[in-house]
Amino acid sequence: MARSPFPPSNPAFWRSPVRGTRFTAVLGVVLLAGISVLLLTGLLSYAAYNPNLSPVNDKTPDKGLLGFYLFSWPTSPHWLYRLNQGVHVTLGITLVPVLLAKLWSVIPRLFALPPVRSLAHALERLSLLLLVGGALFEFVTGVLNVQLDYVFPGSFYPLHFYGAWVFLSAFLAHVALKLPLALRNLRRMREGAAEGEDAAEAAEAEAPLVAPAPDPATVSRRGALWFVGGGSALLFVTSAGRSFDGPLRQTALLAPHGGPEPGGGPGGFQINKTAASRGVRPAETTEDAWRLVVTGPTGTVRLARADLLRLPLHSSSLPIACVEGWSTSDQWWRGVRLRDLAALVGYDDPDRAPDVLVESLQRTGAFRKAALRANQVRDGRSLLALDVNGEPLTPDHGFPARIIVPAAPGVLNTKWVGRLEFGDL
Ligand SMILES: Nc1nc2c(c(=O)[nH]1)N[C@H]1C(S)=C(S)[C@@H](COP(=O)(O)O)O[C@H]1N2
Ligand SMILES: [Mo]
Repeated sequence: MARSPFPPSNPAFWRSPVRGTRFTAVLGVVLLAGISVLLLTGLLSYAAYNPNLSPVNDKTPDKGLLGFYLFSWPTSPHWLYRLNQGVHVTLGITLVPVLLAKLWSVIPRLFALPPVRSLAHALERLSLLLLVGGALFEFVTGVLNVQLDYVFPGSFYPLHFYGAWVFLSAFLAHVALKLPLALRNLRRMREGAAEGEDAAEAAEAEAPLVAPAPDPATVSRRGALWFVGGGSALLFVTSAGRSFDGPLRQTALLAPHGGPEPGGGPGGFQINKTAASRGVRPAETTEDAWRLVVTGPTGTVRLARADLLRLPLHSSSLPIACVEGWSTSDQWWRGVRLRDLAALVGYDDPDRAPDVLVESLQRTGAFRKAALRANQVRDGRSLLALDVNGEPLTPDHGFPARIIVPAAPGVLNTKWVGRLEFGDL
């Protein structure tokens, strides 16, 4: 092959004896399976936000057709979002070493000459650019978000959402372009190992992965795969604990700690955002100062906390499960059912209660408002909680009142509630 003036374009520039078709293929199969799960749990997580109740929950512009699959997220089983998001975030973090190793293994192809051999080859390279770029973008935005590093221009949701669709399109194009070759290779492999090797060699000749002039090996290919797997295992055991509380949570060395350490007692579970950090002052939440405002077709009702405590009170055991992947185990909440509050303002039949727009006392910042869908309002486990684990809510857990809904993402569990507007959204 002619020597290029740009060293990385010479196959001899790449000297690691670890690179090779099979090494890349093993990592590729793991990524294929893992990223499929990430796509599925990611799209489900998006659906769980009630994004169609725009523009409150989701401000993604022009989602249009890309929202085609959205449905009313169910309220059962009550741990559904906790599981979905725990898998999404922990698996995503665990796959980081695999993604990096896979990209490292194919780097010589990035610089291979000639850059474009045919129209088909040009399309394939374009799809690869979107595939690799999309995957990197999704991993980087995801990891930054779960580490509470909100450094992006604008909001995380539209970026991660559109990034996923770019990636998915490139992925489908990539499969369509590569499927004939993959099937041919599979058929040859089934006909005999020797011919299978021919196929691998043919792919090699087009754009080599195996170094033509390798340095002496310091690790075998198998050893390198164990190294990648070990990295993933390490990330897994230091991340998975974020989906639990108690001693298991102590193992989540990589999980962020938004609020103070929860400590023990009835309020001893994760606090992401404290009252002080959201500008909610104790003076606004006293018995004299605070009134819950409930509106609906028959008008407006104002209730003090003491008034709420005189209504029929119900209990639900439910977790808080954040989009960032951390969650608590079930906590014992007690308060007034949302369907009973809807009945106070004109929805006499609780099975026909509508959507509700929830507003917090908090005046600035994200998540001041959230919209709940009718199926969530109608579920008898959905509460305006006043107590948790047998004690009044603590200020940081949302005193005087907080929303809690089964199977919903944490972002819909508004704290320091000030206003409920019942009506179809
Ligand atoms: N008023 C208000 N409610 C809120 C939020 C907020 O920022 N403000 N954050 C939400 C998010 S994103 C989550 S995950 C949960 C977290 O509850 P915690 O802060 O009690 O841990 O509260 C939700 N309720
Ligand atoms: Mo959250």
